[in-house]
Amino acid sequence: MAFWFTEKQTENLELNLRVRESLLVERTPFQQLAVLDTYLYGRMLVLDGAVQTTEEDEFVYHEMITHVPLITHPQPQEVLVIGGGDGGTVREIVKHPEVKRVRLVEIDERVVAAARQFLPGLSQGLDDPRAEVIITDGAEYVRAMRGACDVIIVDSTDPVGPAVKLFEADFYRAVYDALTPEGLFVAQSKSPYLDRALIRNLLDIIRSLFPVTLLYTAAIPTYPSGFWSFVLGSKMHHPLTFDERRAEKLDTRYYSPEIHRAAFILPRQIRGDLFQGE
Ligand code: AG3
Repeated sequence: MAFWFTEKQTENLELNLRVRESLLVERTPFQQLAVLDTYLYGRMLVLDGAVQTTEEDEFVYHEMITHVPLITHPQPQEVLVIGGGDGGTVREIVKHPEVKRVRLVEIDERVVAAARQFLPGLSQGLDDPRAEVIITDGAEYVRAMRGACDVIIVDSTDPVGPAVKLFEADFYRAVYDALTPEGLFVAQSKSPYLDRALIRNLLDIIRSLFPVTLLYTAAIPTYPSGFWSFVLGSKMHHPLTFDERRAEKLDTRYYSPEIHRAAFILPRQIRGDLFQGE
C-alpha cells in the first residue's frame, strides 16, 4: 500500500510526496509537528501541514539564508537566528570562523527536540560551542536588544500561527534597532511567483527602514513553485560588494561567489514589478 503526504500549497495547488514511514506526529502548544520519511527527499520536517525542510534539499535554503548575509558583512561576530529550530541555519553559520556567538531563538522547543532526534544532520550545528539555543518568542527577544547583532536571520515558517508578526513593520523596526550600525538582516519571503503581494509589502516595510533593500532567490524543489525568495535589509554594506576569497573558502553545495551575485538578478517581470524605477 502506498502512503502519500499532501501539502496544500494554495487553494489550487498541492504537492504530493510518497512516504516510507511516519516517524513523529504531534500537536505542540504552538503547532502541528511531523517528521516523515519520504522516498524522494529523505526525512522531512512538517509544521502545520507545510514542508519546512527535507534532508535532500535543505542545503539550498540553509546555505542561501546564511552565507549571503554573513559574507556581505565583513566581520560577522554576533549572529541571531529567529526560528530555525531544526538547526540547519546554525550549522551553516558556524562554518564562518569570524563568528563568536550565535543565538537561536525558537518559540517551540518540540521542533528542536524533533530535529535532535530525527534530523541530526541539521541539528548538529546546535552543538557548536559558540551556539546557544533560547526557547522563547523571537519577536519579544529582539525587542529587548539594542545595537547588539551584526547579522539577524529570520528563518521562520510562512506567516501563519506564531510567525504572523515576523512579517509586520513593528518587528522590522525592532530588528533595525537590534543591529549594530554596520548590521544587516535576511528573512525568508516565500515565492516570487505565488506571493508577489506579500513580498511587495515586506519590501515596502524594509525600504522605509534600511538604505539597502534587496530581494534574492534560490531554487528549492519542495517549496511552493520551487522558486523561493529572501529579503535583505542592510544599514551599510551592499551584498554585491563582498570578499570573494572568503566566499570561495566555504564548504558548500549550492552557494558560491558566482551564485551569491547571480541570486540578486531577478527575472525581468518580477524585477519590474517589485523594483520599478530602481
Ligand atoms: N522555513 C521556511 C519554510 C517555508 C515553506 N513553506 C511552505 N512549505 N509552504 C524553513 C525552516 C528551515 N530551517
